[in-house]
Amino acid sequence: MTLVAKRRDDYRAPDFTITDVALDFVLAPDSTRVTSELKVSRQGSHSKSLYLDGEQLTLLELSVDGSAAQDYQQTESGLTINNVPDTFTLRIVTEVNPADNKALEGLYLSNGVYCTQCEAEGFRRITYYLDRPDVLAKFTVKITGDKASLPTMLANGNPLESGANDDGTHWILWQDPFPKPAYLFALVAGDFDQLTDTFTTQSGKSVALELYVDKGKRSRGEFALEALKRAMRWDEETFGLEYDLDIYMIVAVDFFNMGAMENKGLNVFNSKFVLADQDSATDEDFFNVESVIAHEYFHNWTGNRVTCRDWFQLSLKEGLTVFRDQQFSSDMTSPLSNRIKQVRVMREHQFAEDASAMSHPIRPDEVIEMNNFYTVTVYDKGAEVIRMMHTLLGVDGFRAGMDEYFRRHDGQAVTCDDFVSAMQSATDIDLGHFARWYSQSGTPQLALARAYNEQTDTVTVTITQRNAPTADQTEKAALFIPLQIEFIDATGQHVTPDQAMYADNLLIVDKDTTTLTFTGKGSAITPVALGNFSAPVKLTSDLTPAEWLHTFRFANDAFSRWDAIQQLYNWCIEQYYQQQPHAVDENIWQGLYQAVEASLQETEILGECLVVPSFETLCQSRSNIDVHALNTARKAFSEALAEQLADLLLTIYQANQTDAYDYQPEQVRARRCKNVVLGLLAQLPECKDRIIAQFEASDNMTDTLGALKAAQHHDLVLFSNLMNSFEQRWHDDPLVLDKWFSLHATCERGDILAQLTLLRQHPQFSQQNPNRVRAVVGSFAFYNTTGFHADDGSGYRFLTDYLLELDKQNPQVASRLVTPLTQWQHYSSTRQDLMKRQLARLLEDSGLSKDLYEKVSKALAYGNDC
Ligand code: B3K
Ligand code: ZN
Repeated sequence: MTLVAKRRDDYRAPDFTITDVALDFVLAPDSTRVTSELKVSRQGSHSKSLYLDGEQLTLLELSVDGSAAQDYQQTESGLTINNVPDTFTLRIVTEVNPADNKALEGLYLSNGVYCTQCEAEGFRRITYYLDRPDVLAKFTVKITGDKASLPTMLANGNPLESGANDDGTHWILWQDPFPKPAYLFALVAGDFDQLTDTFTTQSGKSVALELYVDKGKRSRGEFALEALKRAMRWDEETFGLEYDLDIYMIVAVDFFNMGAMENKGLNVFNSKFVLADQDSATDEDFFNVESVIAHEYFHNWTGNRVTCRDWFQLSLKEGLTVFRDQQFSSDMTSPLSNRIKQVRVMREHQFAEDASAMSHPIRPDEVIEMNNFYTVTVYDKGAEVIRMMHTLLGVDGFRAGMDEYFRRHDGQAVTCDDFVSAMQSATDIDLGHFARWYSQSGTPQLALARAYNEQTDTVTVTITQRNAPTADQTEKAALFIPLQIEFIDATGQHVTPDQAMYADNLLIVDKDTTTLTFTGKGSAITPVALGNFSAPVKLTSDLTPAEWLHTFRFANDAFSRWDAIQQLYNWCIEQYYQQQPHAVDENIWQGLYQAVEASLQETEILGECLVVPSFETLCQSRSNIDVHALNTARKAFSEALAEQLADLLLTIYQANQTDAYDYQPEQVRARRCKNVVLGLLAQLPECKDRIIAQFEASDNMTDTLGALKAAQHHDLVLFSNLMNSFEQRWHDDPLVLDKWFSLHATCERGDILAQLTLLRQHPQFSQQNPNRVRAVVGSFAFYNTTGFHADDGSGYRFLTDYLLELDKQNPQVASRLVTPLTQWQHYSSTRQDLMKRQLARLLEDSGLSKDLYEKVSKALAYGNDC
């Protein structure tokens, strides 16, 4: 199979545009009829035919200005209509089969609910259309459906009229006054419980808020509705952005490929990111609900009012909207734990992507399947790039740039360059060099080294920047990197360099080498670099373990204090990995003990500092990895840490017991700290009773899950017992049971493949439900280190067998799950061969989806040609 990639450079403005769309849906499970009336007009002077995208559609009628079209050709991917007038009305009648749609793209029916997902290119599975984001039209939508089973029928915008027919059906007409690209179209029909509220905007407009959830789940929707109001208020206060329609609807559905979708006025959500109460949801779930609700709401301006010109510009809306939701979450909860969470995603996942065959700039240049580019690079690194602009411009400058962006581009489909140019107008610094972050892929590596000249009493700090070639680009250039940095002397006092920096504690690293000097300040200067993770880079330095502890003690930046402990852990684990655990000597253990002892009152940083870096994070600073040796080293260090700190850990565990559950920051921090500590203590033999006690006394899902995770690391019999009792309680609640599925799938045990087979036979498992598949197969492939990386390759084979099946139904989900197999580059060569053998099996499948084909073929080609 050879599939042609689309290239960013090949962008051409559309030959035709559509200004008005009238859609008429008559819903039926296997034969939904879609009538579309389009006002089409030629753009510019040319005589080309009109080409419309369309896939998996049955064409029933086609007419131009009322006369049946004669001169047209149909292919598997579209429709060409020849000799059309300059402006005309096109009427298209098609039929689709929602019940048969297991890919969950376009219009699909699952669990009795009709639902659409159009981004990126799903609208073409509903009707023939100019399915590209730079064609903006006003939509009206009529829906007709069975009144008894589909009492609720929703589309974008405002409801205009509705009525009943004699045949047991009813209909409703919706109108969206804002021109929009087809990817923002949505339709939902089903039978839901509804929550309602109102929000009064800063200018005094009243907006109806409506949240639709599965029958019986009403009370689990209340938190999401409150979160929505907080997000609406925050966007007014922070960016002056107000909601524009009279009604804002959110529907929670059980079958959804991703987290949620920002369709204009009608967000569709994976129920996982809406439903939450203390019994069924963890603190993390509550956090995620608030953050995803906010993210989709923020898209109303950054994505919908100003949208993307083409899909290569995806980060224009996603990077910016992620940054906005991060700022919101940080304001609602706490800056430090948020920043750590974001950095973990970068270090665990984005750095891995950048080092793999799928490496791409935040604005990709070449794409085969757009759905493959909703990545941690476009989203999370994209947000880091926006954050760097925020750092460079400052809060007010950034706000001025955003205001200018909306002033220039409201109602338009634009590019990342347009965004940078609006930001440029608000700053004196030239963003020309900075903009290279949009076009260059890969993780820059900064190395920091010191030299002391005794004669002049000068310390020279040299920072070198290296941008190694990536799978997609061989040529690299230095980037413009804002590096937050502070310097501490031997007594813990802060010192400043001889040279002026960009701002207090902010150094611009924009060349291969940057140097600073310190004269007359002694030889012992500890640089604390990458404060607040001010740029998405990897940093190595010549700091000693004692200096990491010194940094923890004296640095001003809280993130740097946390990071210092992480770097120290990384160093210690390396000693275990190199078979020299004694290098982690008494001084280090004592230093760590004192650091923890001194921080007993600082619950938040303490909880985060006691988390040992994940296996995935450890992989990002190593190559040619012996998986089992590294995993064992990590565990051995973690166990030693628990032993060394045992009495302090018990004190922390006791001190952080919380009262009756409430989702509020202080309690969240205490529970986090307590459960991290329980996870460490679980490695010690005497912890069993404590785990059982917590499990039995728990009045909330956070503590219950904390106990289950601890049991997973403690002993298999205890784990099985607690898991059985959990299953009895939650067996008819699939969303909660996903946690149970996932805990089983991540359990490191010899018979894991047999366990996975059992899980797949569980009555609540369904291959058609992405949440279930991610809970079982995703958890295994991403997080079960010993099982997935079994030496005989059985873990890789299991994933491959599964993907060969899943790909036939749901290519998007299959393509996400193949990721761990494509990231073979970290490991030793025998392991690489085992992984590539399975990738090759996938590629042999002649019916492989575009989605898998793109990732698998790249993963196999990587390394062969360089
Ligand atoms: N824009 C959607 C993601 C669409 C993914 C298409 N495969 C959700 C979001 O980022 O808000
Ligand atoms: Zn988004």
